[in-house]
Amino acid sequence: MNIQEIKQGIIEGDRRAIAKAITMIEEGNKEIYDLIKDFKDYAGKAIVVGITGPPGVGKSSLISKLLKEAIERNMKVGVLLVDPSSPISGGALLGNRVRLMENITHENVYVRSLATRGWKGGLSKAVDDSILILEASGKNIIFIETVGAGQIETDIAKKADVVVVVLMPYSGDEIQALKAGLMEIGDIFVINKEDLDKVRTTELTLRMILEKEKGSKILYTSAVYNKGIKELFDAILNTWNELNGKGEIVRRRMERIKSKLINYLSDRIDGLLQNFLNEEDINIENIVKQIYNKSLDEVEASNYLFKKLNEKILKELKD
Ligand SMILES: Nc1nc2c(ncn2[C@@H]2O[C@H](COP(=O)(O)OP(=O)(O)OP(=O)(O)O)[C@@H](O)[C@H]2O)c(=O)[nH]1
Ligand SMILES: [Mg+2]
Repeated sequence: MNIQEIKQGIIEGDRRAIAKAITMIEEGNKEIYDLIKDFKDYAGKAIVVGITGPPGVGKSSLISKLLKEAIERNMKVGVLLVDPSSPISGGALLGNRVRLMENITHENVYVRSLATRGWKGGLSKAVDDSILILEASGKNIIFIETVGAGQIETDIAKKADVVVVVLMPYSGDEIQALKAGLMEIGDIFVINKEDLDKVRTTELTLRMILEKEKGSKILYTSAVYNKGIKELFDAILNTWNELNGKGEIVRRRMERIKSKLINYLSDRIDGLLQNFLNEEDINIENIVKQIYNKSLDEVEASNYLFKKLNEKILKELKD
């Protein structure tokens, strides 16, 4: 498939074309920019839903059931499974997880794992670009699954219009110990596996933690017993509408564009820095040695290097 065929295929909702484009995104293939430029009118067409939470709480199981719900409502759905914690094995592992999900072969559904190697903003950008590809392919709703463990995950969850934090019946202490970051980003809190014990304790603890933000919704589901799924789907759509009414969706989407731009700049600067450090006349090893031997002052050396770097950037801009 050439880039024109991929583009046409995506617009027609062809799986192979979507897959090819997302693989190009993962690989950092620059040709993808041709697509991204042409697709800019599709940006913002879909409701983007972040599904996050600790490992094993049932995020994928819930998404499987939400897919069925979306199909019944005649919606077109995209799913991205993102796992930043395992950039190398990630692809394969997540690939296996995709196959374990239900309802993924329906023509209105496209499920895909996403992994990238390389620069730090890579995954973040890959998620943005993949969202756009899915929007161009006509998806109305896109779920992004991330494990809610650290900063990168929280950042990725923030790409969503609506964030659903999934928990399961823990004892109070375990909930207290959950990353505060996770608590802050949730618009909807789901206690999945309600078929297990301790649900009420979980709710009480959760309410205590959420005291400040009284608006947060708490729902109960059981992905295994198919309970609370319709309610969750409705809550997602209602929350989106409420946030949109307050101008919050626009604000979040602009935030997404801003962080994408900043990521881009930071990546370019990183590249410049790497090239600079590899230049022979800089000889950073020698400078290190001199600082270690106390024959060179650290502050002076830093200033010298920064000045040199500036000169290099100016020179590159002229060329
Ligand atoms: N009892 C019960 N088990 C559930 C429920 N939902 C999911 N599980 C089980 O919990 C386990 C983990 O489910 P996943 O859907 O893979 O959870 P996840 O949050 O996507 O896991 P990671 O992606 O690894 O973080 C599986 O064995 C599921 O069958 C539920 O509602 N009740
Ligand atoms: Mg999962």
